[in-house]
Amino acid sequence: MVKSAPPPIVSRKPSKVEGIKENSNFLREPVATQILEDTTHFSEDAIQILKFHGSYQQDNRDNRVKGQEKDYQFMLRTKNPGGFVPPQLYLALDKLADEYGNHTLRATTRQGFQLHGILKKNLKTAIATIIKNLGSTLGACGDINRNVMAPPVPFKNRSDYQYAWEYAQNIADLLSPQTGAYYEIWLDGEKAISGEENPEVKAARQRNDNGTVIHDTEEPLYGTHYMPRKFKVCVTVPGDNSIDLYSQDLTLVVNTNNQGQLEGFNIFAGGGLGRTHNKEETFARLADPICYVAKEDVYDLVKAIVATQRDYGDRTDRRHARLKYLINDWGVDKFRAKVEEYFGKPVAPFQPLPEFKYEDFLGWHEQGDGKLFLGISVDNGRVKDEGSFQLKTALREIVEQFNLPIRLTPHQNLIFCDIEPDNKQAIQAILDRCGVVSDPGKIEPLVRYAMACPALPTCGLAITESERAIPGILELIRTVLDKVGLQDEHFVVRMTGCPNGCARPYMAELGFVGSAPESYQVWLGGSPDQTRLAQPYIERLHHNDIESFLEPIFVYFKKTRKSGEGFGDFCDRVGFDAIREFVAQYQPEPATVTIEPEPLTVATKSRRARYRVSLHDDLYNKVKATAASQGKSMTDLVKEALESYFQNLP
Ligand code: SRM
Ligand code: SF4
Repeated sequence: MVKSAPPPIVSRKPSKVEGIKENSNFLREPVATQILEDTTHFSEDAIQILKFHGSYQQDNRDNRVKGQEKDYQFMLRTKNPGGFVPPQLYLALDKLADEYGNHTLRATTRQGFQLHGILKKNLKTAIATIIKNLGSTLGACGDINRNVMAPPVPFKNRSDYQYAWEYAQNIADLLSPQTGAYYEIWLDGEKAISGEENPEVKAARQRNDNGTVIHDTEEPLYGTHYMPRKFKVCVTVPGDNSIDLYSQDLTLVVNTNNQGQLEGFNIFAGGGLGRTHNKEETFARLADPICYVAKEDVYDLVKAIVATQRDYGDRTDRRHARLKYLINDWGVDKFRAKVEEYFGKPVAPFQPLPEFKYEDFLGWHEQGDGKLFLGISVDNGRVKDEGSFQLKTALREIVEQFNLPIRLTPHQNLIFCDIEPDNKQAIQAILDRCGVVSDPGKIEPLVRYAMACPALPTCGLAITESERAIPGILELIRTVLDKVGLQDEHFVVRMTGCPNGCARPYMAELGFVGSAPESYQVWLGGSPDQTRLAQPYIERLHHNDIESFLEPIFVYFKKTRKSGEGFGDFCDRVGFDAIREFVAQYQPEPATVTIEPEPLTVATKSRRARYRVSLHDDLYNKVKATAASQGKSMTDLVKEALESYFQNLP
């Protein structure tokens, strides 16, 4: 067994970020000095340390002008275990978005909120405001444990869900950084007003039987170098895959007995999605089942896994530093054996689990204690007011009037919890007045299950558009589905502006991954419940070619699918060779244009009736070319032409 065993000496040089962490005096410098300077941005070293405080330096890429200083601004990310946002915090964030941000909030794919567009001079006030309103940004980014996810659905009569939330919070506390830097910098040393820490968690953090703790440092679990890379944890219940469990570094699945009492946890590890185009050594990977642990030992096991990655994760190459590469390189058996050394005893075998399913729980539901919850769909997580669509106003009014807590979902949506049935009508009236659809049946299902990352203009790593492009692309997909006679079909579409995978596109049935300006790598074959990895089908598809690319694949799907088979399962079953063979000999059927009774408002996600009109190929191609040259949709062009035709009729 290891007793404070040092990691093997690596022959290669540690990456630059390792030195920056080492010199930061536990996340203090150079941020503490530079936040006091009257400048628009931080140095490269400070940017790396700032991430641990929950902020990214960005610039508005729409405003870049050659030779001029970038339009620097900051993104702030909150850490909310299980996606829980108390009403006071929500109202503070809403106000910060207007006072210092870009007037929007963004619900993230890990159940946090992001603010964008904050200037350096306002950063301290913004972070201090979040802390004083029961929130935190500490550890939301950086080489450290990130937001711990848990299923957002607030079933109050299900003890397994209660345990998932409780342990998500406790593991977040266990792995929280202990440095005083955060409060020194943002609150001038004032300690945050926070609840008493669970004594069990506190004791577990300090316990050091087998080298999990580094002595005499401000950070007993992390040491001066923190983790080699980001570390992502979730806690769920058997069967609930709302947290995309296979994509996490560490997943705990609650196990209860017949009386609903907690017994222990099944453990998965080694999932992760980030990759780099044309670098085969980087890849998306599903988590493996590792072991089972009794509830009494769960914190020690989490510490053992963290310590294994801390001490053996690759600190020389940041592209090879996540836990998934360590497990991939070692194999599960060697990894498990090393974890057992830190754990101090053998682990128990993984126990059988039921199939995992995904449900979004949108709309009105009972929560099991007489109260209601309401799941609201938020397009790509962007909470905003735009024209008659006043989502931001609606959410603020609801929280102000009814003091409701929110649970953010891992699919960029949100759930209002603990609603008194008597208040249902008044809440619904606010939503109706603000143009927010609460009936999930009225939401276009492609939109409902889709996700896109922010990409341009804020993300510095974006290769192409994502959040701003996906509404048009979903409309296009719907048009093609209608055209080939699959009007009622829908599936999970996810898009990212680069291969880092922030909206988890590799788990989708149809994934678009930015690979060049206006172009995407396309992934097919994920499952509707996100239990299987998709595969790359084509490296670079220009967005203008999406329609002609999808049509033959959808026709093949329609002709040869099994009864009830979904699109992702179909692609996985028939395989890419068969799809390619069909596509190669495909003869397009006479083209059609979809004419809608009124414009489809993606913002409100309403699903409206559609009518189809058939055109011959030559006329269809003329409509398409003219619409493109005039920068209009084909539907608008045909509508205009028909209106003018009817106006001129005698
Ligand atoms: Fe992410 C980096 C946004 C979830 C993998 N991610 C970024 C940055 C900070 C860009 C940067 O480094 O400069 C993006 C900020 C964009 C902006 O303008 O806001 C960004 N990631 C997001 C969010 C906001 C996307 C969203 O649509 O909600 C998500 C914030 C979650 C949160 O609240 O913590 C977000 N990122 C994810 C996920 C999904 C997840 O965690 O479940 C992944 C894939 C899972 C994984 O980690 O393997 C993900 N983000 C990455 C990576 C690739 C990591 C890797 O192992 O290679 C990067 C780049 C990096 O770390 O170098 C990245
Ligand atoms: Fe940025 Fe890429 Fe993440 Fe999208 S996937 S937010 S483009 S890092």
